[in-house]
Amino acid sequence: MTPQEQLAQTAEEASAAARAAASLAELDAVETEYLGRKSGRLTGLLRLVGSLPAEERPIYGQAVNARKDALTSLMAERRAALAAGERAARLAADAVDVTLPGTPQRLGGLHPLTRQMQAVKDALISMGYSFDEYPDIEDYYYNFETLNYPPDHPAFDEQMSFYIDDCKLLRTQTTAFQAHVMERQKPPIRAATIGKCYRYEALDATHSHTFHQVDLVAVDEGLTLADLKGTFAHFVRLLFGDVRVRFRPDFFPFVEPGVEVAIQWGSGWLELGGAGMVHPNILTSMGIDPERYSGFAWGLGVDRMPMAKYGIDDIRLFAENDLRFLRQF
Ligand code: FA5
Repeated sequence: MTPQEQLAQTAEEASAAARAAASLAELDAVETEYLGRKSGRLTGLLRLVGSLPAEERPIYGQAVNARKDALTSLMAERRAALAAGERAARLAADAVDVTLPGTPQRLGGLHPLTRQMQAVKDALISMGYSFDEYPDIEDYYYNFETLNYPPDHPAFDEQMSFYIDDCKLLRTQTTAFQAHVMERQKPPIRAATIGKCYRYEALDATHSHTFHQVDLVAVDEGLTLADLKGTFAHFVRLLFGDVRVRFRPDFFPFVEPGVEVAIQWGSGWLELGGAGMVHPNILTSMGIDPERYSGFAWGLGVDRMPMAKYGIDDIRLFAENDLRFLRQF
């Protein structure tokens, strides 16, 4: 084969390979094979120039260069086409079909007890009470001692507690907040708190080991049981509408007199909790003169409120995390 024939054949092969390259990487390989500076097959054909007679040499040299130029521009064309194709393929692969239905996001909601507590808080704040949180792990001192319990009081049996150590326990009543309030604040006092309480007791549909209470205390000059009753009536009206309230005598060591408070609900009464006039012993121990000041207080169960409102018949449903139950609210 003459050098001219070899040139023609190699150039044909190179063009065919460039056309056949299916990717930029393959095209790069073709370029190296034929046009590589050192061992490119087309480039290398220049070396055959020595085997030609002198007068054919420049013509042959030009022919090699012309083939190289033609291949170079074919490569450029192919490179542009392949790059466009690869870009298009990438775009197609990344494409988002905006008409497809979205992935539904399930929105959570507030727990019915959380809502009830917020409503209770809003009502009392609107009545001028300040709200603070107090620890669930409480000192025996605040949970019992400051509340005028004599050392062997039967209430200790009623309020069987979860003790952490000898002097700390999970609070059995939010009433434990009273001495915290009176230690830092002097009358007039209008304070409230809401939160979890814990008792070690037999569980049933209306009693849980963990439940919620809202406690309130007011201390001022001239407060009477009538103020307690009016405050309670206004509070329940905000939460339950126009319902009747009932006070019946009851005993708690920290009040005198003490009452059990209830509201009319359907054909019966819903007992919400206890209340009464702050015991003078407590005022005295907190450095508040009981001759000048008097106070009232209450502690209500919060869980019973949504139970009555929604007809929930078992308090344990609140803590079971059953979505079939929770989704109803
Ligand atoms: C008290 O806890 C007193 N601290 C209330 C009080 C405060 C009286 C201030 C006077 C002045 P009692 O143990 O009755 O009282 O509880 C009050 C309410 O909390 C109950 O009526 C009930 O609604 C709720 N409660 C008590 N124990 C449980 C329980 N195990 N599960 C659910 N709710 C409970």
